[in-house]
Amino acid sequence: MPFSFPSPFYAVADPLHRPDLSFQGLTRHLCAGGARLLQLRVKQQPTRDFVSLATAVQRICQRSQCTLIINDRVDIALAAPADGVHLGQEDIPLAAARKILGSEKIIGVSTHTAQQALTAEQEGADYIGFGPLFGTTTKATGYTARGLEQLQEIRGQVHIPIVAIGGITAQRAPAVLQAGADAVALINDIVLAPDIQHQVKALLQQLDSLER
Ligand code: 3NM
Repeated sequence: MPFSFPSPFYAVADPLHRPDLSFQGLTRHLCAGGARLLQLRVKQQPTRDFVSLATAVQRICQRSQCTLIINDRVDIALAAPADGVHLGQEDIPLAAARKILGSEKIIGVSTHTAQQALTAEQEGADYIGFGPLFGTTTKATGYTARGLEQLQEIRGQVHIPIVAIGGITAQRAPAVLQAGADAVALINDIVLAPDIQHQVKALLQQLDSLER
């Protein structure tokens, strides 16, 4: 069965700009708001801590029937166990990840150009990330804002689901879905909200009512 996103909101659990929040706390808020798929984005943890964190987050996600994707690390995705992994262009190659994870796990790939998107699809990615769609301070991607037009072009070329990322806000999200993304990933606009749960609920309500 080809993969499809369970919801147009792709949650990213990265409390980078919220030192008051733990990964687990953030995951609880996101799940309570109704997130159905969540990427655990850990960048600076010793592997040992990443494994125990991923295991704890997996339990929270399982209780909420939320699909869990681990950023970058195939070994952690297996250990947690998570539903899949999200790979950047510099991470383990897709073919190698597939060999390790098998056909059942979800593999997503970050892409920033049409060529990268086509390659990811040809190599068997289940979905692609595409960004940075707009300017973002959350990640130094090395790419300028891609914009809605490029998203539309890529939508015309790849058949697998696309999650758009980078500088997306609740306000901009409808236009991003209308330009052809299947889901939107928002970090700052969700994580910096005073009430994350409410912010997710409101976003989901808004996106679910869109005609696409
Ligand atoms: N990946 P915010 S942009 C994690 O272009 C990430 O691949 C990107 O955060 C890419 O919603 C990005 O706060 C940061 O802009 C997204």
